[in-house]
Amino acid sequence: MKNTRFLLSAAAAVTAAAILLSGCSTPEETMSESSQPQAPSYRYEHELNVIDDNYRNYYQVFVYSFCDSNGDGIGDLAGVTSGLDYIQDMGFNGIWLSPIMPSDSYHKYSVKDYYAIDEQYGTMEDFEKLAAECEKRGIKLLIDLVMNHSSNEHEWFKHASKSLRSNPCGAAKDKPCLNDNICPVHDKYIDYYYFTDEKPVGTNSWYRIGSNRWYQAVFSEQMPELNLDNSAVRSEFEKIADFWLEKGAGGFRLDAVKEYFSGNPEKNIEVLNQFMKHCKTVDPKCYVVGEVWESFTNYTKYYSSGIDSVFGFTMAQESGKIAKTINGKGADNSVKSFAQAMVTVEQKLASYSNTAIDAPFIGNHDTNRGAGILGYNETKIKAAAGLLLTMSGSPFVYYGDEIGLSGSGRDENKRAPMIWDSEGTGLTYGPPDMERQENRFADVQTQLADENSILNYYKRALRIRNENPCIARGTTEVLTVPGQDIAAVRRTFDGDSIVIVYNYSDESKEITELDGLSEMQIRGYLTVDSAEEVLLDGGLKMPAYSIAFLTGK
Ligand SMILES: [Ca+2]
Ligand SMILES: [Ca+2]
Ligand SMILES: [Zn+2]
Repeated sequence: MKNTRFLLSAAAAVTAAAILLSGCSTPEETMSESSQPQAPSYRYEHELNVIDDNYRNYYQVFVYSFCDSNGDGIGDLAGVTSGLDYIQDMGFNGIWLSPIMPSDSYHKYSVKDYYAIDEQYGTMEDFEKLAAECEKRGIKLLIDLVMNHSSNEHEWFKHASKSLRSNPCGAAKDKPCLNDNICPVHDKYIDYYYFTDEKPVGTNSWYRIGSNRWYQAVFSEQMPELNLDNSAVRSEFEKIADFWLEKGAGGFRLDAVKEYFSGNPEKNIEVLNQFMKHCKTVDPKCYVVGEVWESFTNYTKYYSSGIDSVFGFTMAQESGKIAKTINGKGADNSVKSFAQAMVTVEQKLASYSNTAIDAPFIGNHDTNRGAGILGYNETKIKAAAGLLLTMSGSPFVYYGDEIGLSGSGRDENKRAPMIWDSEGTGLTYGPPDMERQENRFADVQTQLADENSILNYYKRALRIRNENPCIARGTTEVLTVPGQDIAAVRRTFDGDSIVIVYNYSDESKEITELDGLSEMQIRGYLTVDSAEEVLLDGGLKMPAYSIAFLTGK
């Protein structure tokens, strides 16, 4: 590895950052003295080496609950902008913004207008400012694009509904409409959705409109399914993509891809393929990540569409590989098994596409929060973050997971307010119908100042990714090392490589039997207790649940 120049100690950097950054809205200057035990100074901070490509560290922002800039209790775009210093300082260089277009729902996945900003979130000017501030900081801004359905309040749907209630104008179908296209024969918007005269049997995803028509809506009555077989609908979304790329979005997170044509992955892949070709023609640097909430075997197939990323559900949630490695027992849940899984994932993706970028995550707005999945155990929460943030690809971190925010049960609970400080700066009310969330860990301000916090574990892990481009971009090879709770991998990219060693047992270990160890030096490390350090002195001395990063001398 190159650029080995030592900078400030981590402790000094943390303190400086905490004074400069409040995270959200009005800056706070007050700092309490840390009462933590004296931590060893971290001697392995190197120059940043961030490459401007599509391998990034993403932060998922649920706008409604993130940061309120105007005191109405609802998060907004200006709030996100005020949080950018924090997001950047944490080491994220990508943001996935939950839907921001006008909608009657708080989550805004029912879009009424694809070319505007929801009033609760601000104005188009606010978006342009956010995009410009992201650009300035080298942060790629993804917006959530919902192509599977619109709101039933969208003009397309309202137009079609009105036509279906009207009488035919009398002109033949291939002749111009005599009633300004408010007409069941000529209105093109009727074919934007799925309308039928009779309710299909054996399915409950159809809703009545008028006296004798039905429309399909898989998610809810308010979200009619769009007909993506219709080339006009696809063209609409190409125009919409152009609009947002022009406004400063760097790409898209595509919602509910597997429901484009439910049960028909081949057609879904075909839709993606066309959309990707379009986006890459307009902006070759744009990045698109799709939500295909399916098994590993099924979601990886979608890489054949040419999409940059598909979310790595195999790693996520209680049942995912990350949580099972931390919570589970036995060889199948060992860190050795996790190391092998990283290779399996990489090979599977590569079998479908040579531009595939994995997008692993622990949780998102639809899943239980990481903190609860990991039993609100600080060591486990950090250890899980260590696994996520040493994977190749573009990891996604859900806002608040870096402070161990709580959230489980109903969806609203999973989208609870970010806690910035003890003063309530930027605090939102959270979604209507959210149950009170009891947070077990401190706010952002407090955790910034605590070197041993969950937040500072995330921050160092992200820093190490940003110092070592081959962690995200490299190919993994499992190295031989004794013990189930110990694993070692080599990640190689562009002639560079880094060895990552995991001691995920609950006791400290000294590792001596690792090929080439005598030729290596410590590049960095992650420990769950900041008072402990990894040492290389003959053997590699690793505290419980620590990760060492090694490079050639
Ligand atoms: Ca607000
Ligand atoms: Ca659909
Ligand atoms: Zn007509």
